[in-house]
Amino acid sequence: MYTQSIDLPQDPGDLPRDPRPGARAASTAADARREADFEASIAADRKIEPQDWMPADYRKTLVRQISQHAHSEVVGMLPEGNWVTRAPSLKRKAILLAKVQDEGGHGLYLYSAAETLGTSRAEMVDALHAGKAKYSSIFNYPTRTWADVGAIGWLVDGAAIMNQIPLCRCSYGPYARAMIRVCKEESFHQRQGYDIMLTLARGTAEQKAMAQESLDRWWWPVVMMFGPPDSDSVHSGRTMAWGIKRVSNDALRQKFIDATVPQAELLGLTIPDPMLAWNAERGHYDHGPIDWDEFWRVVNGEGPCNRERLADRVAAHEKGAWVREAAMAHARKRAGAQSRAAA
Ligand code: BYC
Repeated sequence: MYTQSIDLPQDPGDLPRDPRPGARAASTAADARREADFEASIAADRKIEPQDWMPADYRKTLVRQISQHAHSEVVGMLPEGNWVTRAPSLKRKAILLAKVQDEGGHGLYLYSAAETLGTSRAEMVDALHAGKAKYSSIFNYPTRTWADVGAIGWLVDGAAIMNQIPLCRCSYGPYARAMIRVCKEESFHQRQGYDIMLTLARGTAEQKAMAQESLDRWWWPVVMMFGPPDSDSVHSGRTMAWGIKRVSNDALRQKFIDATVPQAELLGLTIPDPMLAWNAERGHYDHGPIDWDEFWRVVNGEGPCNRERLADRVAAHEKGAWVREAAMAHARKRAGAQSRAAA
């Protein structure tokens, strides 16, 4: 969409070089100047915009992170969408429908933000469907009970907000601006999830048990959502130096745990970690070991629902082909009518 309207400056590294010695020296000096301007913008916390020069690696890492984020939002519609027809009341159904629709909208803002970097939405979607692009590990777990819809809102959206608030200050303008709106909607999603959990926790013994069983299944996968430990995070060094990522995986994970423990206490539910304990010296909760083998299995395609999620996305895309074709035909017709009227 946006790629059609943006004439992106080429990376000087991609341009054919003038072989004459004077020209080569001039182009090296221009490269150095552009690089210095970029670094100065990052150091001064100024936003980088689509028309600005940026290093090829900065562009590549943004396309990677923003497209993965967009895919997560869109694949993230599936586990909850599974409950739209089975929500326990009309009110819950309307709320869930609106929430799932919001997630689709987040995907669209994010694909648009990534397109400003010169990669088309079709390319990104193809990479997802070919199994080449990642999306968040969390959406490869099944939603077995209604309480899972509550747990996703409370915990998954809660974790997403924790991760995304710092992204509102990301150095790349279009991503930062998309995040501001996404975070506002996510905070509503988090509260609706907590409201479902509160209703179940204050309901019958059976409902409370359903909420506890859901928390038992979702806790560790949510804790893993923040990504590998800082010591194994391959991208953090570069992305933090570039002001894309502002807070490390482990620091966000700790922040999430510290915020969530009192919420679980208020619900009267038990977080399934026997080693969870307040550490007064650190001013944080200590937690038990995380099963990183499980995390990598899920990331690498061997989670409980990876195949199902991808197959569902591919099928939805194929079934929607006629809608895309009709929209394009309509756009062509309108453009033709407008140019005839202007002539
Ligand atoms: N799942 O070097 P690292 C939502 C990958 S949507 C899968 O630490 P980075 C919602 C990582 O990509 C939530 N893969 O990476 C929607 C990398 O692999 P590649 C999505 C993961 O980028 C609907 C490798 O592991 N949020 O909330 O510095 C309903 C090494 O990791 C995961 C975003 O996408 C994972 N959990 O940090 C409800 C936020 N973690 O790319 C809710 C934007 C890591 O080299 N993204 N990997 O093949 C980020 O903030 C960062 O990209 C991450 C990872 C913190 C996720």
